[in-house]
Amino acid sequence: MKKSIVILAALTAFGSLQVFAGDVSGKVTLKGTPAAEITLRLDETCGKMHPDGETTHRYVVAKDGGLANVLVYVSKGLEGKSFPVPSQAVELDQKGCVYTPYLSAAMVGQTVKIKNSDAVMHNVHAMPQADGNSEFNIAQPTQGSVDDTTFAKKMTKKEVCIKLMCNVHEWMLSYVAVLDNPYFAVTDKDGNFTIKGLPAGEYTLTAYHVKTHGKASPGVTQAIKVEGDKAVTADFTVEVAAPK
Ligand SMILES: [Cu+2]
Repeated sequence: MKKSIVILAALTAFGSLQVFAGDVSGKVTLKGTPAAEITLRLDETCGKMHPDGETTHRYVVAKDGGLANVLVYVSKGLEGKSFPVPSQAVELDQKGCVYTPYLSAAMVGQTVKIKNSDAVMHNVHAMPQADGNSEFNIAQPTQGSVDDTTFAKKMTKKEVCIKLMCNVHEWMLSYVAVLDNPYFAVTDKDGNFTIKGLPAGEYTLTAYHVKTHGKASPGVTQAIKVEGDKAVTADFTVEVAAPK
């Protein structure tokens, strides 16, 4: 209790942060039938880790249509404001010659911890497009290799989403969104998300799926209003064109 009073007092004194904040949650549902996943052409070493084979996981869809791996973030309404960088690290692992998770998100400056859990050499090649973000390519030759500084150092600007790949194993791909505020989430295996503690106000939320959206189609948007500390629901539908 005492601790929360101190935090509340600190936030109020800070001025730029509002005391009232609500959680925003919802579900992203896929409409339409995406192209079939592709079987990965694993090499011999990585193939042993997947005796039944492995495919891409571009569209991870639950039975009821819930779509996983969708980035949901506040794309308008927080301009000019600054926020503390979340203290927890975003973790990206290379395990079984695939990246886990497929999509993650971090705020500018947040630690992204990249590790190699395999007894196989991987390298992490990040290919950003935004001005202010720099390409990097680091080798992680041994099991247990960890790098928790390079990503945050190289990515200093908002970018949805940065592609990472392994040049040793060309099927290894991962995407990391870098955002200029801490109000974002990635949908879980059922398509659900929660963005915690968004200050009261009016915003635009964007839902972005890496294989559906891009420069020409920057995501599905929705206006929301957070009043007091009331929870807000925001559901989205992501539509894929019928395969030709
Ligand atoms: Cu690799």
